[in-house]
Amino acid sequence: MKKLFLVACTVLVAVLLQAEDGYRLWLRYDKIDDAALLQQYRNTISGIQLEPSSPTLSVARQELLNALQSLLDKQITSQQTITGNCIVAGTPSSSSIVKQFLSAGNFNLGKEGFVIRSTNIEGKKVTVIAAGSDIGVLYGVFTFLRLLQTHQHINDLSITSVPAIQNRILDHWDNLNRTIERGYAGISIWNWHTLPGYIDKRYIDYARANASIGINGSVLTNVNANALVLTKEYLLKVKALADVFRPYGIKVYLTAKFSAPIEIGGLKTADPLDTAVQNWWNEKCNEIYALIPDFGGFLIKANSEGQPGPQGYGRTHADGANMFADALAPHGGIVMWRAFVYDVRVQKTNEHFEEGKTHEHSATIASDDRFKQAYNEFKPLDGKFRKNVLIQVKNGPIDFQPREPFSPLFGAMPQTQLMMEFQLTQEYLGQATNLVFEAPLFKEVLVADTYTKGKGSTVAKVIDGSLNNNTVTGIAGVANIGNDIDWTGHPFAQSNWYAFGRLAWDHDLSAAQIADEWLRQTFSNNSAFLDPAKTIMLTSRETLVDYMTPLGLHHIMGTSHHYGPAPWVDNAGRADWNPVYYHKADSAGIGFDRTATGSNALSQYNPEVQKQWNNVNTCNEKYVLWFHHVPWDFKIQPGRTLWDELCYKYNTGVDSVRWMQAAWNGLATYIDQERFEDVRMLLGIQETEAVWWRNACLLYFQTFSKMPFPANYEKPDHDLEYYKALKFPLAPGIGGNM
Ligand code: GCV
Repeated sequence: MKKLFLVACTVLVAVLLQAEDGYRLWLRYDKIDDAALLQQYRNTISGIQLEPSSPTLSVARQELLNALQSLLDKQITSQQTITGNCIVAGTPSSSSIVKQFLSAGNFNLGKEGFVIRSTNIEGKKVTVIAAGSDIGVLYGVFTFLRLLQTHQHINDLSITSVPAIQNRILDHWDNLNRTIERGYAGISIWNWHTLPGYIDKRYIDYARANASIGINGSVLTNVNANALVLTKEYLLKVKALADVFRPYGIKVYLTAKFSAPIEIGGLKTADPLDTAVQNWWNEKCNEIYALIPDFGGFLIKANSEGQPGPQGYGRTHADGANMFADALAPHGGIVMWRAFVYDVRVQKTNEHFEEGKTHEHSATIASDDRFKQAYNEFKPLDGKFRKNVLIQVKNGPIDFQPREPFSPLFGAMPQTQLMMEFQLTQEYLGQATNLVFEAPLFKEVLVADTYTKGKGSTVAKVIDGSLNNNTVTGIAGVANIGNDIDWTGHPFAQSNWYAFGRLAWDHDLSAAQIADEWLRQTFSNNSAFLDPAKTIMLTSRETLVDYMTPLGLHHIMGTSHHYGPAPWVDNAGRADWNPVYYHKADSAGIGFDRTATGSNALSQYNPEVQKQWNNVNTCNEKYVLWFHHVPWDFKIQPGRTLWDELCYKYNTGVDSVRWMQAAWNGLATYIDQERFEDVRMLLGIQETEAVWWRNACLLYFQTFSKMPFPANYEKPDHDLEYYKALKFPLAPGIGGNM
């Protein structure tokens, strides 16, 4: 009896150990479940030769050994000489074989690139993973492991890979009190209280995950910044994280609060042209680099949403950014200066704006279309920034909406280095309860043509530096990571972290390829699972657009927490925080006229781009309400008025979520029950939310269109007043800058 109990306990423990809680992300390394392939892999790999002559090579070797042993379920030996089919990995200085291999070829691998090549040495099959740098070897190792995890053949490999963009960075909007602005996956993984003494295993797994997809930078703190992080006490904590990340090729960055010289430096001003202020930042940088020699630099939100900045002293963004650039330049650091500004008036340095609250100064705010304001402020400064400054531009002109046209700034500042800011955390995309794969959104922006230097001047070419010959390039993703066991709250939100890294490395990858490889590594290589799961992912963003903001609607979500629909809101502290400002619904129609008869925001684009959008009859319906105020009875499709089309889109969105639910339910047998159930329950919430969006928006817009819902669509189960009365004071994601 006792024995039986023990056996039962052992089985239970084994099952619990196998529990799929999502923590392992896409680095699961489970045994290859295809017998023939497993045999092939075992034949090709009997051992590895990787001299651990640096911390980076040491973690590369450990990753390779652990992963291979688990994937191939066999002991992998570490070889000094080639005694069997094996993997040889290293740099010219760590391996004579790699040295010979690289000198025989004409490789241009830069600082981070690598080669993976199948070859024969001394009659043995050898897979060479070679790079000019240690970090290149680690990237090569992760790429090789991806091939195994996605069941690719590895007998005839010839891969050369170099990142398209230099600085591939996650921006954490994490506060020092561990709340996360727009975070939906728990609290911050940075435990500032126990740092620097306690190194959480998560820090290492975070670094591994990032390195596996080529992310090489981490901004640890919220852009709504807290100057405290620049004090000695916190810099020691930052140093501890930097030390953990270094072997994985990840630099740390901090957000610099413009008023820090006053707040923690005891100065009376933060004027960027004041020598005492400049000296303070110079000294601060000296202090930081003495602790963290490879510190990446600063990310700065200035004169935006209450953050102080140079305009408070009558100076420009260039004056501000260049002050930081000069302090960082001797150490090799960069400044990422955000272009997310929509307030041309000068703000007091101590003024704090919080959306949803009324402010006494709001009446003085400039009334130009918010769409135009970043361009208005930054375009005149083109060419005025130092060489180590990147202007960080959000993908669209407003704020990470489900669909935006690309920001006109990408086509407007050829003499300035622009970097992309995407948002991985789903602030406006259903937060952590909606399954939305963002790669199609990222790709839509990257392939958009600015026409600045003729056809083919894509946004991707602007940010990879090839269009304007930039020397420094960058791309940032606002992280969706928290301390939830699966890191991102929704199991599928991991795919957005993954997609960001993969596209930052190679923006030519397709969304389909990224979905395919993520699913294979994260769930299963079984095509019966893959095909429907991929369709779910690839259609999910368009589905969300349909049930939230079809036809170019934007910014119609709940105030402040941004949860759920609230197109009726008209009393926020600033005109341009109100949904009514954006949809402009009235008895004549709906949409924001941004043509020459309206705000003329379209004029900020190249004439070729204007042509695509400035005629309501030819404008792609995906963007039509971004640029036109369209009559309700306008025939937008043969046989369908704008109103009918709006109803059609909202209903299609709901139907598509129901389709996702059904498709997912058919996949139960292919994956673990834990994650299957997680996603199933979340899709249930998503369906409820999609219905809520549809009903609330259509009922509200109907008060203007006065047109009936087309027959055979589901009728709303509540009236408009019910939806308007819903309140969510405790919705997640609204941490202050603490
Ligand atoms: C970090 C939007 C978000 C804010 C965010 C801001 C920004 O306004 O709602 O939470 O603040 O963008 O990107 O700076």
